[in-house]
Amino acid sequence: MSDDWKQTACILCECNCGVEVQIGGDNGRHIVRTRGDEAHPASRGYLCQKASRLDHYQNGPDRITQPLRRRDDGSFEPIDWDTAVREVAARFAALRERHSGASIFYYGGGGQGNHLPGAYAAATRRALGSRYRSNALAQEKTGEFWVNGRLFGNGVRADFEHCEVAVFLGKNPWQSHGIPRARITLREIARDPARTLIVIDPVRTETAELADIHLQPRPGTDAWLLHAMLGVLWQEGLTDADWIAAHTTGVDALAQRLSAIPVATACAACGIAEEQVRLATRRIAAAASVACFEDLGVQMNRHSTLVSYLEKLLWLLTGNFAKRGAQYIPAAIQSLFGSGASSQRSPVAGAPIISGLVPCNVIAEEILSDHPDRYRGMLIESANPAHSLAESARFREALRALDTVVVIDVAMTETARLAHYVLPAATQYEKWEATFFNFEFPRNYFHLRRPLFAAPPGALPEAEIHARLVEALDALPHEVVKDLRAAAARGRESYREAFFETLQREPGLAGIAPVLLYRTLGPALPDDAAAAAVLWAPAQMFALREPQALARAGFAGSDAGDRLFDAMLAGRSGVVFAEDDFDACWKRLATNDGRIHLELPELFADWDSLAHLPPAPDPRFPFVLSAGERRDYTANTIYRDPDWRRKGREGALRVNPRDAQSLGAEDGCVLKLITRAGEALVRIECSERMQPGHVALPNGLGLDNQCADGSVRRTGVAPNELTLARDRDAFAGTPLHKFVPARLERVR
Ligand SMILES: Nc1nc2c(c(=O)[nH]1)N[C@H]1C(S)=C(S)[C@@H](COP(=O)(O)OP(=O)(O)OC[C@H]3O[C@@H](n4cnc5c(=O)[nH]c(N)nc54)[C@H](O)[C@@H]3O)O[C@H]1N2
Ligand SMILES: Nc1nc2c(c(=O)[nH]1)N[C@H]1C(S)=C(S)[C@@H](COP(=O)(O)OP(=O)(O)OC[C@H]3O[C@@H](n4cnc5c(=O)[nH]c(N)nc54)[C@H](O)[C@@H]3O)O[C@H]1N2
Ligand code: SF4
Ligand SMILES: [Mo]
Repeated sequence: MSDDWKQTACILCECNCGVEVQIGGDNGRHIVRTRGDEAHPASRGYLCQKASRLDHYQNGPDRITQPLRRRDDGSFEPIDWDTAVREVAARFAALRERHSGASIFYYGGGGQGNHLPGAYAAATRRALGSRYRSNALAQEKTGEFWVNGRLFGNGVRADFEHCEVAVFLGKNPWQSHGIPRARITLREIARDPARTLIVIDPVRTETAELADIHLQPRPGTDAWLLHAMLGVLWQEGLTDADWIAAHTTGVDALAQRLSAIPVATACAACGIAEEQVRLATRRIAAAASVACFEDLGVQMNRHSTLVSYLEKLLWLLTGNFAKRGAQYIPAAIQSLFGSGASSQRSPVAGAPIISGLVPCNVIAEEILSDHPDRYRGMLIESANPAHSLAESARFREALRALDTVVVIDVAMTETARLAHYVLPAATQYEKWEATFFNFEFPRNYFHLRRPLFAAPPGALPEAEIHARLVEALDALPHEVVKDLRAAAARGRESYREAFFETLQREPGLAGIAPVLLYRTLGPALPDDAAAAAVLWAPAQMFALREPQALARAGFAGSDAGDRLFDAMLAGRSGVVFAEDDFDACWKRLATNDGRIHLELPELFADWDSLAHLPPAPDPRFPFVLSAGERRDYTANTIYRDPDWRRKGREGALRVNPRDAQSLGAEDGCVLKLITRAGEALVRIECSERMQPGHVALPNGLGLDNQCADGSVRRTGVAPNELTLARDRDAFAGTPLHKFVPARLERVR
C-alpha cells in the first residue's frame, strides 16, 4: 500500500464529496482507504458511509475491458477497437442515410459522477445528425426545470447552511444528501432553537425524525397540502407584499385564486390537521429566511409539475429569493438544465421536450410504432435505462425493436446485454473526470479529478471513443486538426486566437468542438490530461459571461478564461471559480423584464382540479407503492456488487406492522407484491416509519450479475418491473414512481 493520499471525489450522488484515497491491494489496483478531503470547497472533509465502499465500483463484478459485438444467438464476441468503431459508425451512418440522423436517439451522458462523456458525445451526436436525446433528469427534474424556466429563466438552489427555516418536500437528505455535508447541516438546524426544520413526507424518515415540524400527508396528496398552505399565507395576510410588488409580476392574476382556497377541505384531502398546516405556514412566513428542497417524493408523484409551481410560490410570496439563507441562482460553468424552455415536441408521441430532453416515459412509445419518424438506433452512455426507466419489460422490447443499439459503459449492465455493440469505458478512477453538479453560492467551485489508476488495455475514456467515432464519420477535417495542433504548440494565446478564428471561418465545426479540442489542445496538456480539454471552452465562455464573479474568485484580465482552465487542471481538490453577491441572482434572472413571473396559466387547469378530492384507490390495488427509495446502502446502479451493502443485501419492502399483521405476515417473511405492470416476491420489513397503506421498495436493486458459467444471478427486486410507462405527469411526462397502486398477497 502506498502511504500517499490522492485526491478524488465520491461518484455516488450529486454532492461529489472530495475524497482522499490510498491505493494498494492486488497489483496496486484497489482503493484501500478513504477519508474526507478537508480541502474540498463544498464537502470540507465530510463523507457519508457509502464512500468507504468505492472499491466495489472500481473493482466491481461485470466489468468489461474489450469491445463486444452481439451474435445472432444473443451471445457476445470480443472484437478489436478498430472493427468496433468502424462498424458502429457504418451502422449509424446507414441509418442516417436511410432515415435521417433524427432516427438515432442518444440516452445518458453521465451519472452522478461523470459528465465529461456527455460533453464529448455532443460531437458524435452532431456528426450523426442526431436530434433527440434524454437522460435521468427527464424522469425527475424536467417539471421543475420548466417551472423555473418560466418563473426565472434559470435554475435555482437553496442555502440550507444559513437558513432560519429549512423545508424538505418529498426529500430525505439524511440518506440521499443533495446538499453539502447533509447530516451535519441537518443536525445543526435541528439543534438550534432559533431555526426550524420542516419535513413534508408520508414516511417518518431519518430526516423527519430530526424535524421540528413533520407534516405527514397521505401519499400523493402534496398538491392539496401546498394548496392549503398558500391559502393560509394569503388569507392570513402573511405574504411579503412589498417584496412581491418590487420584484414580481402576475400576483394580481393569483389573488382571486388564493383567496378562494378552502383551507380546511384541502387539509382534509391530504390528511393533516388544519392547525398543524397553519402553524407550519406561519413559521415560514415569520422567518428571516427559508430554504426549500423538493425532490423525488413529489417529483415522481401525482400533480408533480403543479407541486413544483406551488412550492416555488410558497417561498416567493414570502420573499425568499436572493438573500442569505434563501433561494439563489448559482454561477454555472456549464448549465445542466438549460433555460427550462419547452419549444419542441417529440416526433412520435408529441411529448414536450423540456431542457432538450424527451420524457423518459415516452421513449419506448417513440420506438414501438410504425410512425415514419420513429427512433431506429440508440446510443446509450453511462446509464442503465433497461433498469432505471419505467416498465422495464416494454423498454427491453423497444431496445429489441431497434436496428442498432450501442452502449458505452464500464460494466455489462442490464442495458448492455441488449446492445448490438458494447464499448468498454475506463472507470471514473482511470481517467480525468468531473461533474457539472456545481451549485454553491456565494462561492461556487469546480472539481476536475485526476486518474488514480491506468485504464486496463482495451478500455478507453469516452473522449477517445467519441473522437474515434467522429473521425470514422469523416467529420473531423485533417487540415484543421493539423493547424490547431501547431497553434497549441506555440502556446495558449496562439491557440485561443486560432481556435476562434477557425470557428468563425467554419461555423459548422462548433458542433464537434469537444472532439476538436481533445485532438488539438488535448495533446498539449500536461499530465496526459487530454480528456480535460473539453473544459477549455466553457472556461472561456464563463470568462466572457461572468467576468466579475470570476475576477472576485481571483481570475481577472484578458486571459482569465485560460487561467481558470489551468487552475482546474492543476487543482487537486477543486477550484473556486465564482465569488458572488446577491445582485448576481437578479442579473442571472433571464426573464424578459428582469422580474419573476408568478403567473403560470398552463398549470391553472391542474390547479383548479384540486377542487376535487384525491380519487379513492382502486380496490384491487389498495396499497401505494413507493418504487425506489434511497436508503443507507443504495446508490442507483453504480455499485453492481450486492456485497457492497453492509446490511440489507437484498433490500426489503417496508410495510407498516399493522398492515403486515392484517396479512398474517411477520417481519422477514416473503410476500407477493402485485401491480398493474407485474409481480415480484419481496421480503418484508415491518417498519413504523410507514403509514398504513403505504409500502416502499429500495432503489437500484434487482441487478443481474454474470456468473462464471454464463448464467445471471439477480439480487433483490428491480422496481421498474412493477411500473408502467403510461403512469406519468400529464404536463412534463415524468413518472409516478412514488405512486404505484399495489396489492400484497401471501405466498403458499
Ligand atoms: N443513498 C442514496 N443516496 C442517493 C441516491 C441513491 O440511490 N442512494 N440517489 C441519488 C439520486 S439519483 C437522487 S435523484 C436523489 C433523490 O433523493 P430523494 O428524493 O431524497 O430520494 P427518495 O428516497 O427516492 O425519495 C424521497 C422521499 O420521498 C418520500 N415520498 C414518497 N411518497 C411521497 C409523497 O407522496 N409525498 C411526499 N412529500 N414525499 C413522498 C419518501 O418517503 C422519501 O423519503 O438521491 C441521490 N442520493
Ligand atoms: N422506479 C424507479 N426508477 C428510478 C428511480 C426511482 O426512484 N424509482 N430513480 C431514477 C433516478 S432519480 C435516476 S438518477 C436514475 C438513475 O439511473 P441511470 O441514469 O440509468 O444511471 P445509474 O443507475 O446511475 O447507472 C449509471 C451507469 O453508468 C455506468 N458507469 C459508471 N461509471 C461510468 C463511466 O465512467 N463511464 C461510463 N460510460 N459508464 C459508467 C454504470 O456502470 C451504470 O451502468 O434512475 C431512475 N429510476
Ligand atoms: S454524500 Fe455520500 S454518497 Fe454523496 S458524494 Fe458524499 S460521500 Fe458520496
Ligand atoms: Mo436522480
